[in-house]
Amino acid sequence: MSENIVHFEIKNKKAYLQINRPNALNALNKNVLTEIRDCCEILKDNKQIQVLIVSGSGDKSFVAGADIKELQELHNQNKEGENFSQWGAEIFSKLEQLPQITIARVQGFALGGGLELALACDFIIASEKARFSLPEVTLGLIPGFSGTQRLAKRIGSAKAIEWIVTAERYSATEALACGLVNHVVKSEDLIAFTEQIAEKIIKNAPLAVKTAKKVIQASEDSTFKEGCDIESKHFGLLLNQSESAEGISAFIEKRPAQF
Ligand code: CO8
Repeated sequence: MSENIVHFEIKNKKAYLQINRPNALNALNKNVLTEIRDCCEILKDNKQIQVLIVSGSGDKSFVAGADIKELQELHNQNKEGENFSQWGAEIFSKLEQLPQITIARVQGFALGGGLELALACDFIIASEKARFSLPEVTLGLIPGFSGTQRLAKRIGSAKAIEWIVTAERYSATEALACGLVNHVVKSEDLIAFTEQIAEKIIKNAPLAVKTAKKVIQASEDSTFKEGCDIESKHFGLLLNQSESAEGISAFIEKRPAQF
């Protein structure tokens, strides 16, 4: 994996994926997407890492979208556009399906494919200077990395339609108000705050954390009743694990659990 375009680092149960093309405001070209895919391959079977933090380098931009210069090369190339969109969407699905809890740490611009990348993470923590938009219609396009679907699920279809067809740029506070982001913090506190959230997660029982994500995601493709059945099944599975034996004993013995 190239050291330059995507930095990938593992530290104490946490992984960090940072897109590093500051001169192009971290735009997603094919190499960046390939490296994100490779990182997902590393993470998908890793049981030690519990949290992935996705960010962009520099202060100005998380990710300013797909690389527009590469998109120009795809113009009028028969099914190349569709293929590229599908390929990128599959990579973002891999990211979404990772067993780790994935946090998009957003400073500056999260535009187009950049917002779609953030939406493929479990949740977003934003600096007060973050700006969000799906501006594809200004280019004669629509979102192509599943943004139409994920934005509508996250903030509702009425708001998603307005966001996409107006191409309006929204502040972090506006994104917070409609549920796109979980937290907005001062720029200088963004890294430390995200670390605090990650530390809270890794203190908890790892299998339970992973299972919670899996069960919540299952609700997207199931009825309420099916989702509740999946929850009961996994609750039962967890209750038979050594992890819950330790957690419950620790509570009763009034000591911290050792996971
Ligand atoms: N792609 C390529 N290069 C970019 C991109 C981008 N998305 N965004 C910025 N850059 C480059 C600029 O070209 C510029 O490079 P250079 O110095 O070589 O000219 C450098 O980054 C700095 O950018 P600006 O000079 O424009 O900086 P400003 O501060 O003036 O403006 C903005 C910052 C507002 C973020 C502006 O750069 C901008 O509007 N960028 C484009 C945002 C955008 O439209 N994003 C959506 C792209 S489309 C998309 O994401 C579709 C995803 C689905 C694809 C599906 C595949 C089929």
